[in-house]
Amino acid sequence: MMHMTLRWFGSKHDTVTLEQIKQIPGVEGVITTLYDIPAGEVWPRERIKALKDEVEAAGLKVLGIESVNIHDDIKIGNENRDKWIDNYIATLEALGEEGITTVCYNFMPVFDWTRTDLAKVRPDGSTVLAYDQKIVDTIDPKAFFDQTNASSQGFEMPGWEPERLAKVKDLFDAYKDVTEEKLFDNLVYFLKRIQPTCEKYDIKMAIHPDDPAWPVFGLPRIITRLDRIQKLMKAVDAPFNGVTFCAGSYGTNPNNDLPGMIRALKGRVHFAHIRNLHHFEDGVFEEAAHLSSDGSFDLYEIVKALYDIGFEGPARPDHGRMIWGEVAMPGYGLYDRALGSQYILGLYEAITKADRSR
Ligand code: DNO
Repeated sequence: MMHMTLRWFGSKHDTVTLEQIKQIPGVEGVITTLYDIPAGEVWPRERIKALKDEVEAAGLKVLGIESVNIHDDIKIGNENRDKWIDNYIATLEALGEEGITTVCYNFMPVFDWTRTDLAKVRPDGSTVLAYDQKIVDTIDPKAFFDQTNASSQGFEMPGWEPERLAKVKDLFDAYKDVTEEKLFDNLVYFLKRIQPTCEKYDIKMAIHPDDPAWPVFGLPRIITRLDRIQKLMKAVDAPFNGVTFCAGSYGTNPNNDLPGMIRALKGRVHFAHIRNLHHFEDGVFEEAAHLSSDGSFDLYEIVKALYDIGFEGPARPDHGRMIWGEVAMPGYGLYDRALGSQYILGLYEAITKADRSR
């Protein structure tokens, strides 16, 4: 069975409360993180335990971490990487000791997900995150970073932490010799080093795709399409090495056949992000409500593919629209994600029952 969750950034960072999440029917747990710990630092076991206790006191479970972020030295593959990997292993051990076994991470250089508008107004007055490649092509990365943070309504967004801002220029320099091949090798190196720890604690590593699924600002991006993921699955051919199947990220490229990718990744999908996008033209899209008819994806086929491969991990509705006057972190309001969760659970129930009656 798939387990429905909501992403939650912690009581100090999220406008959405655990009590609200608990009232959404069918939501069993949260996907959370220690938001204030910079990439590379070891997560203290007591902090993980306190987080777990807080979530459990609200009647929910911690069903995964999104994200334990990877220090750029690991992605660059420089002489400091082993120290940061040792720290990562210590964090995995602490999570494993606390029984938390799904870990989402990404391997995108410098920037995490990228959008050019965090509050594009749709005809019904809702706002969504949107992307236009033409804007990215004309703006300098540092100005882009400033602009993204300035438009987040004061919310510190995942992957856009202000302490990274100061380093943007240095980071671009540090990546100048990192080709796609090198980035891939650095990822394999990292996975091989953490493998014994993951296997000891049965931790499933779920790599998040690059969003959008192509290179931005001239930086290499490697988790973009099926053949590349399969290459990664083979390079470290063990079940701990899996993916976060993020429909919205892979779906930024209309050539990615989302249900087909899910089916091809059977056994290696450890976490699912389910949402919808509306495509306008190549490289121009906006996010949409989860409902199939509101965007370009067939959500029924996506959920069906997850069901068919026997997916049993956590799933979450991904970025929602901002509706009903809510003020929250862009993409992460309560209302539209709650609606999305009910729609996905409805599809799932119908698919399950149709199968039993066969
Ligand atoms: C954005 C998210 C990403 C994702 C990371 C995973 O909303 O989908 O920030 O959490 O890339 O490491």
